Amino acid sequence: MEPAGQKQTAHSLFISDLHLCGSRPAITTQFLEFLRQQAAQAEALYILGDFFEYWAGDDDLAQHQPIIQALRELSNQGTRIYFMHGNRDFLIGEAFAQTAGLTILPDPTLLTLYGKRVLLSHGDALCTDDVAYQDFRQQVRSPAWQQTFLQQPLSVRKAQIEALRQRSEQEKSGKQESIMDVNAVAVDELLRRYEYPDLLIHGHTHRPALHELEVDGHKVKRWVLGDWYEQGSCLFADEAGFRHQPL
Ligand code: LP5
Ligand code: MN
Repeated sequence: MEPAGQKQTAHSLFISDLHLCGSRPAITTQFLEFLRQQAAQAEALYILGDFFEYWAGDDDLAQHQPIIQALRELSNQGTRIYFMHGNRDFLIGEAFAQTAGLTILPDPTLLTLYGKRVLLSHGDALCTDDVAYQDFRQQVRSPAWQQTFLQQPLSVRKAQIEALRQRSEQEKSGKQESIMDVNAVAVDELLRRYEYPDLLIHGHTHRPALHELEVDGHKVKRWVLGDWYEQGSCLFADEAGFRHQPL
């Protein structure tokens, strides 16, 4: 292991769906270790949503201090950190970003990385067969709804989110698995809109895989990131290509 600050060849890491929370402390420990070991060697770390089990607002920073502090240290050491909202933590705002030393990316974001055009997304917007979820998503992603929600005391917001989590689990148990995966037409439309990137990287479905697609005669790879419930999951990218990195 090289000392912090001395990088291997330029590479970036992609993770999502860690669902960090106090009731799964082992995952937080593993993530803090990942920051000190793998992420410290990377030029950039992309966190593609559902980083936290849920986020009730940036006035709850204190509860997540060790994680925020570790991100800040990584950023100070020279690894650029990017974060994209997931359906659990879309209320993460600029106060969090500045304290943690990261940049929030809109969903989706198109980048050029190591000579490839790469489209990043959390993935929930692609699950268009889940109509109940998409209706809910449209409501809670509106700035007006968020402003009203955030005006309530933190304890009230947390209680509402806990109640919603229960309802979400209940509703999920009645949904077919296929409804909770991405819709192939929605994926094609997104890829068409972004003029056929070489890769689409997303999480959310917790179904890690590489799908080789052909859209209007263009080859596109769709990488799906895995969650961190049992163990970490990470995609590694450099000039040689993109591949899963065992943790
Ligand atoms: O999260 P996951 O993967 O288990 O399930 C998602 C969808 N569920 C959600 C809800 C989140 O789990 C909980 C919210 C996190 C914090 C958000 C902060 C602020 C919101 C506070 C609101 C009071 O995203 C689940 C999908 C699944 O992914 C697969 O894609 O199926 O969707 C649902 O289960 C949603 C239900 O189908 C519809 C719920 C309607 C509830 C309406 C209550 C009214 C709330 C007020 C809204 C204006
Ligand atoms: Mn998600």
